[in-house]
Amino acid sequence: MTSTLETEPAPARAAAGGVREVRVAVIGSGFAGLCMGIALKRRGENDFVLLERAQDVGGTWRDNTYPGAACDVQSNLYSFSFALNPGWGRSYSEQPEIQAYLQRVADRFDVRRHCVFGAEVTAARWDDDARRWLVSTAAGEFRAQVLVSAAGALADPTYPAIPGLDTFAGTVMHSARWDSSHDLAGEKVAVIGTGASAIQVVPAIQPIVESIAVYQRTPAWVVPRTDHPVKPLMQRLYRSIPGLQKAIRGLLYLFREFLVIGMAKNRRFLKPVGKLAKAHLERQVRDPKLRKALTPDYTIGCKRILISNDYFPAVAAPNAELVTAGIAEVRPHSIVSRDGVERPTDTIVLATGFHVTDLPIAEKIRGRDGRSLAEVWEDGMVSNRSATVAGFPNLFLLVGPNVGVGHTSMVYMIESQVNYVDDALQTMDAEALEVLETTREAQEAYRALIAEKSQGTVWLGGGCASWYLDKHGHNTTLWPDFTFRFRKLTRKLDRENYVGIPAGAPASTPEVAA
Ligand code: N01
Repeated sequence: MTSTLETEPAPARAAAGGVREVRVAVIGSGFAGLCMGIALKRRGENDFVLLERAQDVGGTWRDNTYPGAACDVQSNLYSFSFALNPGWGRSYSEQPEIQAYLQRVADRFDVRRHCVFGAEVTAARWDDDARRWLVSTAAGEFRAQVLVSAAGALADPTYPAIPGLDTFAGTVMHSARWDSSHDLAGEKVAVIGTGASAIQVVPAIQPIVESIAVYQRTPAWVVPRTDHPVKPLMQRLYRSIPGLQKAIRGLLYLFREFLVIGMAKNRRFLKPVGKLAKAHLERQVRDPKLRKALTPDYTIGCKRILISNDYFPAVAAPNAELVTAGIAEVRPHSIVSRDGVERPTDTIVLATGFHVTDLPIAEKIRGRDGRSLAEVWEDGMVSNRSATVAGFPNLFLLVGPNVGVGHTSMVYMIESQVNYVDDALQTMDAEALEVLETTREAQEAYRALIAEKSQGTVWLGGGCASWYLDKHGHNTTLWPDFTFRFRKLTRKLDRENYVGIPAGAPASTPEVAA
């Protein structure tokens, strides 16, 4: 595939003033950034960089190193379709294995040499005269025709505004910023939060600490984890018959897609899952008081359904306490709950989640009129096909609005999105377009489609508060339908919803400027 710009294998060409010129700048090198880089290389595009704030690829799987970190989607499904791994050691892999997989993929597809590490993006601005993105990073300035944000939705941790937290004299660490040099053995530990991260951290550290207090605001629905080591025979079969692993992947995909029927179409289909979760709790927690405290009062699926075999036993252990009274304040050496009980504490683990509906990268990207994505999205994130935003030419978002999934592999959605961006670039090349921008009408139509699909779903009407919804109660994060429908929607660029400006043509067309 040819590009409208000159291509060369080196990651970036030097331009005047030390600004490096590239055709495509991708922010991030997690699953989404790597997938984009690989797609670019596959179409013969070498003129791109992956701007990575850290010193390695991997994104959330590089950053989340807390004890017990693992994926709650089976690795046969939670991996690239074009890079199946016959050597997975477990059905649900742990963080080190997934991170090693991503490192191997980066090497195998030769994208690592396109990475600029230590390049945290501080600002990205569309220059309408030059028709280029000007990207400022901690590693220098870049000028790119196309900007792809693959910064991730679970990238920037949320630190709760708990009174006195800043006065705490012990150690405070977020689950996503784990300090492995800090030894928790024999300590009095507080874990705040009971989401997907917390239920993995708690059982991993409970056996080594003196005491653990789990501060729960909302209980989670938890179902059994059918994790097991992958036998060497199976690994050999996967190696010699790749179709077998593909078939298992397909079955896992289909099985998980059934959950969408209950979550988005008819909640009756969630009943068996709810029963499974209740039975799991009853089997694992004997104490009726504790069991009651761990029982959610909202419909299963409204928040992410968690999977664990060791969370409930860890909370029920003699050195553990579930605190449901809420936190009144943190003092230098303790936490006081709202019922007035003060618990001496050495270390606080914040398993309090991420900025998802208020993505920090959105504050840094400024479009044609100088406003940031965050400003444009003040009333909620909007996009066309979860990928493009009117007023932000040649910008593509991966893992942006309404592309999240709670029931299946995010990698499937990422591959769908990358395919869409790839087709957009192909269209630009085929039509010799310098600029491609979606229309506001397309964006409004997509917003309406999402709103319509979200009606009646468990995420809106399941009786819980979740990070799936923004401050107005709108679903701006999840794809509210079967994921194969998203794939169909993003198979080809919806060219009719875009205005293109050919290279050398005069400034913005009235449609775009409107
Ligand atoms: O974060 P969360 P997470 N005071 O936002 C509580 C993915 N993931 O890091 O429910 C007290 O889900 C908050 O309480 P409440 C996955 O997509 C995947 O656990 O809002 N508590 C909640 O309990 C997941 O959905 C894997 O009432 C406060 C918790 O903190 C996403 O990451 C593994 C509080 C936050 O839960 C995020 O999961 C791990 C406060 N001020 C994570 N503020 C896989 O296996 C928040 N909370 C793939």
